[in-house]
Order: sequence, then C-alpha cells, then structure tokens
Amino acid sequence: MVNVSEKIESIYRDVISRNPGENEFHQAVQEVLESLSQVLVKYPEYADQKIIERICEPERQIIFRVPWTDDKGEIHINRGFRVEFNSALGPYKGGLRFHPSVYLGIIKFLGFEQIFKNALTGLPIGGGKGGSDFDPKGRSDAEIMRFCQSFMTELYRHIGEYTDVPAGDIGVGGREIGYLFGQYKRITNRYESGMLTGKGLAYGGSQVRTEATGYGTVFFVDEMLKAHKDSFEGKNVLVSGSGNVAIYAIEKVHELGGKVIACSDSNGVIVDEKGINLQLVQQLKEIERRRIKDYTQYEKSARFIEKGNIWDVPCHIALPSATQNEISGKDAATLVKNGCIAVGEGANMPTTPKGIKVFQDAKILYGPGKAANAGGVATSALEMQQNASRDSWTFEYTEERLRQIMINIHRDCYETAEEFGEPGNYVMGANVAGFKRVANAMLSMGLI
Ligand code: NDP
Ligand code: 2IT
Repeated sequence: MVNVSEKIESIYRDVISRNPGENEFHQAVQEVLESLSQVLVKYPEYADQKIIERICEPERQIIFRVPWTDDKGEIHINRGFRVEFNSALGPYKGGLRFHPSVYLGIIKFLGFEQIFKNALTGLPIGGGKGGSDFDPKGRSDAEIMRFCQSFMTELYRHIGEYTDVPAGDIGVGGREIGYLFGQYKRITNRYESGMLTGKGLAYGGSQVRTEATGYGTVFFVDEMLKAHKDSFEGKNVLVSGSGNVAIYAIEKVHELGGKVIACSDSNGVIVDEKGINLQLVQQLKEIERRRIKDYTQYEKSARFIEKGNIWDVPCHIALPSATQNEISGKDAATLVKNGCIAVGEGANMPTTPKGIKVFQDAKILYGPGKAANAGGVATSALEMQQNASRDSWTFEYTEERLRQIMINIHRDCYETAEEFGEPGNYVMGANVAGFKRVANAMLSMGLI
C-alpha cells in the first residue's frame, strides 16, 4: 500500500509541474492537501478513484481578448479569464475580479478555494472564478461600461443560470454587475435573472447580498468567540481594506459591541482610536470613489499612515478583508505579541503559510477565508433561489438565513476538526468538510 503522505506529496509535485509559475494556485492547493492525510486513510476510495487529482484539474479554462476604447478614443487590450473548476455540486459559481495583478494563477487559486467554500455553504453551487487584468482605478463610468460590455460580449457564451453564475469580487461591485447584466440580456435576448448575482435590488438582486460577506465574516468570528465563552463586546478590531467586504464587516462589528480602530487601502492606513466613522468611509469609498487618506480631512482625531502596515496596530481581533497574502509570518507574530485573540478572513487567502503557522502555534482562534467569508457566495445562492422562484425576501429574513448558514459552517468546521483529531483547527475542519462533500458527489457520478 502506498504511504498516504507520499501520495499527497506526489500529487502536489505534479500540480506544480503541470501549472508552472502559478504560485498562488500552488499555495492554495498545498494548504488543502496538507489537511487530507487522515481523510485518505479513512476513505481509501478517494485515492483509488483519484478524486484529489481530478479536483486539482479545472474542468474548463477560458482565456479571451477584451478590447475596449477609452474616453480619448485610444484602444486598450486586456485579458479576460473564466476558470470553471468543479460542477459536482451545482453550476460553477464564483466572482469576477478586475485588478491589474490578475493572471491565470490568481484566478485558479480563487477558483480552487471556491470549490470547498461553496461546498461548506451546503447549497447547490459548484466552484469557479473569473476576471481580468483591467485596472478600474481612475476610469470614468463610461469607460467601465465599455469594458464590461466588451468582457461580456465574449463571456456570455460560457455562462447561464444552469451553467456558470458569476458575481463580484475585487473591482467588481453593483455598478459593474449592472453593466454586465445589461449586455448579457441584450446579446441573448433573455431576461435570465439567475445568470449573475449581486444584481441591484431594482432588477432581481437580493437583500443583504451587498452586506453578506462582511456580515458573514463577523458572524463566523462571533461563533468562534462564543465557543470560547467570549464575544465582540469591548474588543478593538482591525479591518484591512475599505471596499465591499471591509465596510460591512465594520458595520456588523459595531452592531455587536466591538470597535474598529483602523482600516486601509493600498496607499495606507487610517487609525481612529475613537472608532471608525463608517458613514464617512461609505461616503468616500462607495459614493465618491475616493482614497481612504481623505478620511482625515473630516475626522481630526484620525491619523493616516502612508504605506503603513495595519497589523502593527495593537488589537484584540483582526479581520483581513483586502487581498491575498497581506499577513506575513512577521505580521502574524506582531499580532500575537500585541494580544490578538482571533483572526477571521474576510479576504481570500490573506494569510501566508508562515502566518497561518504562527496563529496555529499560538493557538489563537483562526477562521480561514473559505469558511469565514462564505457568507457572500451563500447569499448569492439565496439570490439564485429567489430568482428561480421569482420571489424576493425581506432584509430581516435574508439576514437570518445568512446568520444560520454561518452558524452551520462554523459547527461543521469545528466538529470535523474534532472528528479528525485536531480540535480547534478550523483550517483542517474547513478543508476536510468541504472536500468530503465534493468528493462524495464526484464518486456518485462515475468518472467525470
Ligand atoms: P473591493 O474592490 O470592494 O475592495 C478591495 C479593498 O482591498 C480596497 O480597499 C483595496 O484598496 C484593497 N486592496 C485590493 N487589492 C489590494 C492590494 N493588492 N494591496 C493592497 N490593498 C488592496 O473588493 P472586496 O471588498 O469585494 O474584496 C476584498 C477581499 O474579499 C478579496 O480578497 C475578495 O476576494 C474577498 N471576497 C469578496 C467577496 C465579495 O462578495 N465581494 C466574497 C468573499 C471574499 P485599493 O482601492 O487601494 O486597491
Ligand atoms: O470569493 C467569493 O466568494 C466571492 N467573491 C463571491 C462569489 C459569489 O459568487 O458570490
């Protein structure tokens, strides 16, 4: 019989050699594979049927040209991606990211994570991700619209409510989803609400989808704290970023009695010891699309640290909600040294492998992204459910559904970690619980 850890090691080596240069994808795969040894011992059929090897290979990868014209009439060419990773549990589901750092390795890491995250929600959605290396910063509404129309002019043939259902991610919010939906409807002559989520409330969107990722992350951390007879009450909290996830994480922390004392963007950090003024952040970021630095023009108690590191600010709880690999091993050590007791990942893979090790060695509560930020995609699935039944639910009802889903995900991760002999290890709990759901569906369907 083959030794299980050797088998996993050899699968990982294969992933690296088949996907050269895609470092973020390698990192995401490695983290999941490291959790699976016990599972392969307990369920040898997963290895016999090469389930891991199959899961690591996307079902389909689409790369396309996106030509568009700026306001001065100059032509630009960007690259578009959609990686349809796994459809064992439902149509491919996952966001679109518009950011200059996007390349195939980023989309594949996000798509890979999405498979297990979506499985954890318990809802019928497979995993996928897409995006472009387009940089929306400084672009006019008209330029954004022309880019989105060109992007959808290729993407439309690959998606649909039963096939693949995109949504937002970094650089893609309500405005972009509106332009994308409009172009899909125009090309296909179909009002197919369930082909895209994160839509506006005026045309088939769901209550709470905008708030869902941030709220869900805070609900998840609240569950981790409750399991240790603790709460957000009186805690100082750091939330990195100041985009969609960060804003609604801040709102829910304040509702639960915590105080967010810092947030950021890629230019620097705002520290406001009296508590971040959320209305001001929303005005600056959501409405006026300005930089977070401008916060200090209106709140004299706050300071801006140009190119600063938010993790140097002492806190009880950290909610990384900006981007991948934003917490290094050194940052994690600083957080622990300063008395941080819990980390909940609003962003996808924000902590480096060295950082994760620091958190785990220090035995602080650490909720990995694929569990902690699953509230966004879960509420997308609730949007699909409302679209399919041509219904729309109230804010209160939808938020309660989201809260229950996050409670269930927490319990699933917690109990799975105990079952496999690593109590408190939410990384292993999330990876194993998500993996088993996908693997069992794949086993039932034969060799696909
Ligand atoms: P937004 O575009 O709304 O906001 C992103 C924020 O993060 C901005 O403040 C941005 O600053 C900062 N940021 C982005 N990239 C970088 C970078 N390379 N370096 C420093 N700061 C950066 O995106 P979201 O809030 O939607 O997404 C944030 C994270 O949450 C991502 O990891 C995303 O994958 C994840 N996520 C999002 C979900 C959703 O529903 N939207 C669901 C689950 C996870 P700046 O403006 O300066 O670029
Ligand atoms: O990373 C994520 O889960 C998202 N960007 C949301 C995906 C979705 O389909 O709502």
